Amino acid sequence: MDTIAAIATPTGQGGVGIIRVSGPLTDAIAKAILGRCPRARQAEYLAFMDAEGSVIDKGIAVFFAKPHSFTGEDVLELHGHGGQVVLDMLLQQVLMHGARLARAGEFSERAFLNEKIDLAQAEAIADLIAADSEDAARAAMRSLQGEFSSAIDQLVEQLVQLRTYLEAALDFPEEEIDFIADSVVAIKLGEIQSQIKTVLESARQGCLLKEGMTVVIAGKPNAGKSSLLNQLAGSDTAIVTDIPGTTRDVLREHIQIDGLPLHIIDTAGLRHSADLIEQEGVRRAWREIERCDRLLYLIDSQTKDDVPKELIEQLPKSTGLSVVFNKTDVSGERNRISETPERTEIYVSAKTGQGIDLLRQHLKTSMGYHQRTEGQFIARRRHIMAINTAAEHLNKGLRCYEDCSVELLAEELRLAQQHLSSITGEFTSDDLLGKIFAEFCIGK
Ligand SMILES: Nc1nc2c(ncn2[C@@H]2O[C@H](COP(=O)(O)OP(=O)(O)O)[C@@H](O)[C@H]2O)c(=O)[nH]1
Ligand SMILES: [Mg+2]
Repeated sequence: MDTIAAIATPTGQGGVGIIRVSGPLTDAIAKAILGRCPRARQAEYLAFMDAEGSVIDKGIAVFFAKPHSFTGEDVLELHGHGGQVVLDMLLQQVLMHGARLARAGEFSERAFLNEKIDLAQAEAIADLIAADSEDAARAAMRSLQGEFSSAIDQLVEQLVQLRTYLEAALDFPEEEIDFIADSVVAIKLGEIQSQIKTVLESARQGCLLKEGMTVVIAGKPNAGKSSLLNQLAGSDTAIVTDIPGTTRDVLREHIQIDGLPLHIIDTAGLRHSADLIEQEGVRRAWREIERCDRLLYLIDSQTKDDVPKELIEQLPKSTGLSVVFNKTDVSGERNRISETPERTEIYVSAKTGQGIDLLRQHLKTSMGYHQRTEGQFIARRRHIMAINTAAEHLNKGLRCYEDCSVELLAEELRLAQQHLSSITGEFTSDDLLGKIFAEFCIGK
């Protein structure tokens, strides 16, 4: 293992800037720069010196002896003044004494490889740093503390127990356990399935907190789409005029509803146009419609318009549709929300803001988000996919069991276990690991 180093604080000027060093040369680097290695886990105020012995900066040095450190290796932190030049000079010294620059996420990667944290916890560090709401930060902290991992570990543990039971029986056919008459297997399978459901639901909520939902506003020109974007965002992002075809490009706003992230996209009005730029805008609008989580189709409530059939036909099944009737301030319609079996209709005025609260509330509930402050952990799409796949293997396993093929059941259980374990990093390819850690910031 080589020794890595990086500036751990963000670039720019600040009161304090921190350089982090990890690896076998840490001790030697400390001696070279500080004159001696500080006592482990004790903050010491020391001069940081260059090779000629002149002082670059003075600050706090903390040494963590392996394995009692974040990475599990010897770690040194130099807390100096937060100036770019002074930190660069100090980093140069560290590199000169044999360390190399750390890649993004390399400290966390080492912590993972040395089993200080599992993969879900490592991801939670990145998610905590990137959290853009208090709820997301708290959920990331819970994952970092291992709540998500332990829920997964419990599931894995139960699968292991069931597999052991099955395999023992398979190895000793002379004992002739009648699996079907033996209800232990069926009961256990049922238990695991219901626990997977619970974990999946929590993970979905956590994923919403992290990644949010993408909502596209579409409709005819002049329906008030850009006005609605501005109203939801509380700013004048989009140009609003009474000239049809004003919006030609795709506009994006990132907003939060009670801490829940929402990506709102305003598009060009859907119509046939001779204008080349507008044609391209309409093409882009379609592209956004095809990949969003929810479509808000906006209709001027003074007209008798409705959602075009071709739109409903082209909408992917997983995409939710809400119909928003706008301009109630002139049409005189009451601001309200009404649910029909096919769709939700909301009456608002994008200009005056009336009814917008109903729309916000609707967006929140349509995300399937329950405000629960306790017990939520941050999760990623990767985790949800793994849990889903594990659940599918369990379902398949149950069918094999009903067909009396215990060998196939055992195999499905093995696969389910493998997918769950990929969440905490037990069975995870190097490619994926590389990708996950590359998204981290330098010095973490
Ligand atoms: N009275 C009224 N006018 C609106 C409302 N929403 C938008 N408008 C007007 O309708 C015109 C088109 O609005 P705009 O947001 O640019 O529509 P877009 O083409 O769908 O993006 C502008 O003159 C807006 O001021 C509303 O709720 N009430
Ligand atoms: Mg517009």
